[in-house]
Amino acid sequence: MPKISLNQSSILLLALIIFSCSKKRVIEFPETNLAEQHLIPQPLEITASGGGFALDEFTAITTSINAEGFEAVGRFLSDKIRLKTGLQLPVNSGKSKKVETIISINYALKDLGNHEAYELSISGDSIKLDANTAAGAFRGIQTIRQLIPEQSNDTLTTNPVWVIPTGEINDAPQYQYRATMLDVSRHFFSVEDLKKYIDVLSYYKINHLHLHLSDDQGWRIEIKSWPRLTEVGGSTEVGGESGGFFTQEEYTDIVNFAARRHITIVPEIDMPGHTNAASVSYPILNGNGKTPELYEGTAVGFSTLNTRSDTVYKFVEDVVRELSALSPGPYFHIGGDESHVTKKEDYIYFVNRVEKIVQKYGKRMIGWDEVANTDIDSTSIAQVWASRENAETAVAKGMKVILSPANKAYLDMKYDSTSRHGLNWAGFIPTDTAYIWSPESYLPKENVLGLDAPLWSETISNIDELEYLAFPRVIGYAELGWTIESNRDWDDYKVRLANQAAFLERMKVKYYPSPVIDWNAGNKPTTLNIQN
Ligand code: TNX
Repeated sequence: MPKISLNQSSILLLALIIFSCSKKRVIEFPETNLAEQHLIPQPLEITASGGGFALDEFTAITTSINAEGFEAVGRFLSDKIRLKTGLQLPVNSGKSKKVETIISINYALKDLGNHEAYELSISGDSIKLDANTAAGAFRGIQTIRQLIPEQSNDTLTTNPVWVIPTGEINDAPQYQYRATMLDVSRHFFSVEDLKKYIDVLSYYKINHLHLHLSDDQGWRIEIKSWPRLTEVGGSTEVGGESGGFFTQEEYTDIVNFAARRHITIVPEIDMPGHTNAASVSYPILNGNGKTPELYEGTAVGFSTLNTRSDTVYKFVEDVVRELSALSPGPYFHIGGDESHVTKKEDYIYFVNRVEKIVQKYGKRMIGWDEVANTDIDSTSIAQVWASRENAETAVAKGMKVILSPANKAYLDMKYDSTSRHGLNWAGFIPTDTAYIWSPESYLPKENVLGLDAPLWSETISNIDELEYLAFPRVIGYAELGWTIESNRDWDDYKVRLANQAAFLERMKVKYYPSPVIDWNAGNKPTTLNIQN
């Protein structure tokens, strides 16, 4: 085992460990290098200083008390450390427990330039995390979590130690919107499924979860003023399975669970197309005099709302009002894709009118890229999935764009021809193809709000199947959204990704063991050299 040169604080720490354990233990730190710790997303700047911080039962967490949300971030970290290591670290506790190393989470006095930016300064006896907001602090503690080895470095003792390498990290995201979308309409997923997914996404600094809550095959959110939407429209899903929906209380539970992870839920009600389930519930909505039937197939583009009906706008307003009140985030997604049976002039009229309703309830409208062809404001956002021309039209209108190019960023595309689930209309997307592209060269950075990787659910009906398509690719999208291009490199990333296996397995995530990753390259725990 190579020795490292111990700096003064490490020597002090070493002495403390020996003393505190009141055993004659001599600990040699393994060689630790902060710059080689398999972090995802890769941070902006890392400076390693070659020492080690000992996380053990004599570590305590302190946080700024008056800065909103900081103490909650400290408690979240303490919980996650307990689940990983069994250590119970006190948070802002004045109690008399012996404390030898400190993790302090501080409201930063200087401007870090970005609300999610953070700085970490790790020495032999302290980890100092500075951020301007609780969101920044929360991103920073994900880095701390990732720096804690999955196994303690010294397994032969009753006082195990987890060694974190010393140095500095300055970090901030390149895009403010780093999302994944889940289609809960084609197949429904439970509150528990969503919580499991959200918790893992937050470890990789994803900050928005876009929920596709309605489509031809199912309406999934309770709207109190239009109860048949879920009573009738929520009863089916693709393939004849049983459907389901979130009550408003359940949706709020998801919103709050996500908010504790500084993840914003972006609700989508897809209109005027993709509305068969709504029109089955209330046949007046489609305006063609026919009562449609519940639909369990996968074709798209056959349904529309009646864009010239006051009842339809009353319906839209009720839905936007109720759902906006439950969604504290700034965005409301109106869909707007594949309205193949809506006349062009009707589509334009509809989107223009719905944009005003969304704004009336204090939200910023997002729509799939087709909405760029209407007369909407520059404050609305186009989500590009299919058409570069629509992206350019949106930019010409001064709108911001969210990037979701289907041939790179669709989580529902098969990895290859042998994939158990998924579609392939946009091509196969193996794990390397998902990572090796440049959102930065798609459009100038100032026009791009960020990235969203959609997971459509025609071919998946439970959390195992969801995880098969999402992992490991969504981890790569998290990095594309956070890390600048000059810090990204596939050969380096694939080793960092291999090192996520132990975490994913501990979280019981059934990821696809992509053959382009050497999963055995990761997770070699370094052991401390201890002599009793
Ligand atoms: C296209 S992407 C759709 C969805 C499908 C998806 C399947 C988009 C805006 N519309 O309705 O589920 O393809 O990959």
